[in-house]
Amino acid sequence: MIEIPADPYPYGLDPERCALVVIDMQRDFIEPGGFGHALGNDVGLLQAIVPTVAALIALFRDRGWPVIHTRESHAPDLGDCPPAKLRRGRGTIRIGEDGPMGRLLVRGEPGNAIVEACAPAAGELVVDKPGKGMFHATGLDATLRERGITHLVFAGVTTEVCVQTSMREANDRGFECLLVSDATESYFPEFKAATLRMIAAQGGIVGWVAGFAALRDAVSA
Ligand code: C5J
Repeated sequence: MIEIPADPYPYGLDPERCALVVIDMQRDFIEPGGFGHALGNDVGLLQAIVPTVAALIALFRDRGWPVIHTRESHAPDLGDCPPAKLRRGRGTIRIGEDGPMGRLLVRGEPGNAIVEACAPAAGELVVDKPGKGMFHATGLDATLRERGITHLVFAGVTTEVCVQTSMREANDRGFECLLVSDATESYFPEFKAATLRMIAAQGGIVGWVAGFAALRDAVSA
């Protein structure tokens, strides 16, 4: 086990059974003209973490540890998008409608791709998820268990929506979860701060939180 200084106490990472999960580092959330922007958010905040997420991905690749990418996305006929989700929000354009990077949150559209700096490498698992959480309608639980993965390190966007939902789902399924605090971001700084606190509170009720440098230094020691 590799001991990583973390909040609320050191996190034990099993190098034989770990994976990095990079949540939704998509143009739709990070670039102007995407879904996040259409909802009225400042995407610049999310752009700032791209280099740290890329460095975290490189660290895992360097160790030969698995990297899993998720994309929030829907089928072109929107058959996997519940009407409640489709109706939600009062952005200028909605899921499935045309934007400057193609149809919002639709699989295969330019805006739905993962940003270049964090792009999946050949052979890495890419999970298309119609929900906020990574287990809903994806089959990912079975895939992780088949591969013997027990420890999940989380990064990506947005902290309090898809990252937190996925981490909570993983925690309930018995995975040991660590969130990398400077490799995740929200459109709302106060929501990010609250999420980091609520994950680690009560003795790590959802999991652990550590900065990238602490993780890098521990696994490189
Ligand atoms: C949102 C996400 N915020 N990836 N999606 O709608 O967090």
